[in-house]
Amino acid sequence: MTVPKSHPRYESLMKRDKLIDAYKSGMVAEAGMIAHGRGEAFDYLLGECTIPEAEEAEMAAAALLLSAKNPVISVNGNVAALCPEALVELAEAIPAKLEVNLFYRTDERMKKIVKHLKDHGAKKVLGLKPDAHIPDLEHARGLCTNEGIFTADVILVPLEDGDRVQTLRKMGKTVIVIDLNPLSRSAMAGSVTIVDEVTRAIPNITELARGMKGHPVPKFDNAANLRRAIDRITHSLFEIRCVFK
Ligand code: PTJ
Repeated sequence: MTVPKSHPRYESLMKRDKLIDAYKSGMVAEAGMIAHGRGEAFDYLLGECTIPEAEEAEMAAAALLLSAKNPVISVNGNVAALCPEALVELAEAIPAKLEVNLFYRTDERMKKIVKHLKDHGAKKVLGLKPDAHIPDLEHARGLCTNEGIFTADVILVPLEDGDRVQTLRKMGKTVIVIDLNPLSRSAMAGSVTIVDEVTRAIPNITELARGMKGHPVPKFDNAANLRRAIDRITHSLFEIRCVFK
């Protein structure tokens, strides 16, 4: 079925199509479809746009990535499927390393995602040959490379599932999270949490980074920023409720 561009949910339906295709080709995990649905629900409440709190976080993220000695972008199945070109552009603009790191790790998925990133312009993608392990992380996300995630000082983790963020923070790293759910464990554990849809957030960070080289890292209070994002959702629910009074 072809969806006309005039359809009010065109963008959203196109993203779903990308994920369905990537699921069928073995890049996206089954659970990735469920994760996307949860993200969509939060995006709906945010008005499907980049809120001012996200803009502020994206600016902090760009400055932190630019100031890092070893910045790394961690890539999972959903993110690779949704915005491969944007990931490669961000990695080049900083410059930062790309490393595939999966929760539902299989050799087959790892290879497919690395190839997909390379097909979209990535020159080098880490992750296929892990030679380090994040301490105390017993699942597959613990597997990483010494050149990349293990020695990264600033790491960007879009669509994460919580415990790795906490462990990476304990290792002393600055962790930038992208998650539409401001209540998630990852969101709360991040150093900087961007409450925005990943296909908007990544190009925004790239554009900001291009104009920010040499700028100092702005002050950023993650807990206060998350509280404001949650207030915005509460307010938007209240407004919707008023329509039905
Ligand atoms: O590819 P793998 O094997 O590493 O698995 C990836 C998933 C996403 C399946 C895995 O990390 C997972 O289960 O994640 P969670 O715990 O469901 O968390 C994903 C979070 O990302 C949720 O809080 C969603 O609200 C949020 N999210 C989903 N889609 C988007 C999003 N945030 C930003 N942009 C999105 N497109």
